[in-house]
Amino acid sequence: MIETIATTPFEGQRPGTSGLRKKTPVFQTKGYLENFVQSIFDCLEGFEGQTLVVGGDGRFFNREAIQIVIKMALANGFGRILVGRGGILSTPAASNLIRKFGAFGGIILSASHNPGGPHGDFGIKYNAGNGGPAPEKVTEAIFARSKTISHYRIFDAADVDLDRLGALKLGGGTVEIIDPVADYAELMQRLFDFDRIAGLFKSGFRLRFDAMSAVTGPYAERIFQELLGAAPGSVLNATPLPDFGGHHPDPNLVHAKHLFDLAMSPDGPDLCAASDGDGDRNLIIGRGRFVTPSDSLAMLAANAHLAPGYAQGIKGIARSMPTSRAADKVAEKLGIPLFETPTGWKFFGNLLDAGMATICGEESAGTGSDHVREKDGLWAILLWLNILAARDESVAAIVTKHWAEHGRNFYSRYDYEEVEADGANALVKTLTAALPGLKGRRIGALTISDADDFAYHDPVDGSDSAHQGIRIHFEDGGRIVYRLSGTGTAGATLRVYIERFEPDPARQHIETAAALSDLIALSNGLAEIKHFTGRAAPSVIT
Ligand code: VG1
Ligand code: CO
Repeated sequence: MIETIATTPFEGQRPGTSGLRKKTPVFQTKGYLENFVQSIFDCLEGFEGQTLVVGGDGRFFNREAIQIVIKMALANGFGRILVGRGGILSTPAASNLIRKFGAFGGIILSASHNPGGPHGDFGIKYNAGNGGPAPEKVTEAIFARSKTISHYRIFDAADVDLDRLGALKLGGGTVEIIDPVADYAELMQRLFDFDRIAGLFKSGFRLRFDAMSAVTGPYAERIFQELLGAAPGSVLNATPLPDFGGHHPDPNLVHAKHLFDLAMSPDGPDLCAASDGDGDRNLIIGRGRFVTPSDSLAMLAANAHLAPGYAQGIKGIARSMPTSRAADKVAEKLGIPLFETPTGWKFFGNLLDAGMATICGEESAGTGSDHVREKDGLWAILLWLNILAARDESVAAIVTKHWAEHGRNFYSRYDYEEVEADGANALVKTLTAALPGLKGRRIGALTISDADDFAYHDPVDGSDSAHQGIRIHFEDGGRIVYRLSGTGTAGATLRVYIERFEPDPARQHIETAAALSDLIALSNGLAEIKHFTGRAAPSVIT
């Protein structure tokens, strides 16, 4: 029943910031997914008879891909495959299952916030036994293997019924279809004060959560509406759809603008929130107050002790380099370490495993803790709810007080999406070459105090990761960061991250664009963005 199929390598199977992402038709090409999955298995050792967790975000080709992964995993010697019903598992829920059931690892099928559908994006990533994304040395080994692969192994068997809960035997192993929500909901109940949050809803607190027709719908309905008593209708777009209803499941101010408008209306809900395709990102908007992800990380860290799961305090905070330094102020005040890592959750794994950091976050709307080894959208929303219930204050009040105490880091990200790769690479090359001459340069009222190409030395395993973004620091505490995205599937995407610190409460309430205007203007000239990309304006501002 096990077939060994001859194959030849496909080009470009190098995982990016978070797994391998390509256009759906590329993944549908016979052998493409199979080659990559076999390359993963070929780089692992000792999984004979062990458990593999498999699930995805429900996008187009999810079910077909899961059948292939199941049959290949069993053919390669895994003993037990745990699959979310309907092929559904949010990224944080998959991470939890790997940890809870002592699985050898997991395979998650998702291109996260990228659009789905026959012409959209598809993706796959491998998570290790700690529940976290495979570290760079593993993803690089997988890529190397994909270049020499000549065979893959797969069971010649009928498809598994993904919608029927229960276990079935296949070859020498078993496939178990499990409720994707139950274990995750149970974990959330252990971390947060559900009675208190339920009390908040009872007192009339209004939540509007948009699952964006992606994976979190079933989780959100169970947790917010059934377990916590949020009013029916609090969860929008709760059914995962193969094309996400034609939308980008990206919870930012562009793709979730309707939530922003709702939250800004005088009678808006107390909290508007959303998550992305695979459920690991979060959007937080209180009535009249949007919370930037960088601020959210800082505020969650400062208030985490109000939730039972963190009552003992947190051990450290980790943030990706481009994330604003708002969290640094909190770490300083709490007297705990702050770690600055490259972009991508895989860099937090070692710090979490070693107990050096408890809470981690990225400016791209990812926040999480040591409860799993992925960022976790619903977790962040539940922690906000727990804090709001415990403090009995509005989001806006908590934000204003936080800034008054710690200062405000005005922050914005400019994305130039799908520009020509050659131009984007030339921009980075030119800017990198200019770095040594930038220090001390005066431009208008601003002076560059430091400029470098960020490199990370992992304090746990000693590995080094170079070229993780260009940082330009200014004497007044401002900062501009440039880096190229590692999750896109067409051309290149340039991200420009702009930040300025404002300690004076009297000046903390101006518009972000106005507060950052000089740095924004400078960011264009400094990197000659128009010249290299041909773009006069970014495609998305967050
Ligand atoms: C982006 C974000 C990064 C995040 C990654 C995966 O990567 O900037 O912070 O970890 O997406 O998120 P990049 O390389 O495009 O900047 V998810 O929710 O798409 O798994
Ligand atoms: Co995601």
